[in-house]
Amino acid sequence: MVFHLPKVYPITDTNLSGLSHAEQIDRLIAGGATLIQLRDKHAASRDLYPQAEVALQIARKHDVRLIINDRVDVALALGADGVHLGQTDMPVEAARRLLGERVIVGISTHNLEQAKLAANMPVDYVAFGPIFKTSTKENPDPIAGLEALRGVRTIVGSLPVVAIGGITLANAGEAWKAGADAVSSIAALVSDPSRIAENMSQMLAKSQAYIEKQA
Ligand code: TZP
Ligand code: MG
Repeated sequence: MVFHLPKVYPITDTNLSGLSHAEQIDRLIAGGATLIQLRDKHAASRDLYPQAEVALQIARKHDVRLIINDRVDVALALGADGVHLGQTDMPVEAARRLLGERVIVGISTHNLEQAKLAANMPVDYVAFGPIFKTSTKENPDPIAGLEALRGVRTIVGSLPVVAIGGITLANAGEAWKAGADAVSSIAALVSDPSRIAENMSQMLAKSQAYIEKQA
């Protein structure tokens, strides 16, 4: 089960962008996104399900993978590409049992201890953060920073690492350099609805420049 993460992993937010998940996904795909997370902390299941259904149809049309935040039930019912779990969500093992081996399961971690535990779970990637200050997450954990990210890179071995929290065009390079395979971003990509595609393509260009510099 080898899973290759793109260097940029955008997340939708209807409050910040003022757009539906589907509209954000359209624009992120226009900007080059190939893996997107649909995150909605407040929508009732009855509202979220049809929104996620349309979002998944758009993603599928473009061969883009869609990961659902928190909601194993919605991911399972839709046949989404994956689910992203937090520390208070359903245990990874249970989600894996429900979703099967082929579905992507990611987990959020916020300190080295959690990352160490995550490394022994049946996950496809480990997200770690917040790396920088974030205003998007309600009640965020303390800023973990780049040094801890380097520690996580070592602890989790070959599992892909996603850096999250306060990632912008200006600091994404520091996260890749510290060992993140991908950066995940909300505000920097979607808070200005008129710039979503442009922000996405700029961050991808930045990642391409980083890759070429490493080569
Ligand atoms: N987990 C840790 S920080 C965060 C999540 C979901 C929010 C990231 O949002 P932003 O706007 O990129 O700081
Ligand atoms: Mg969660």
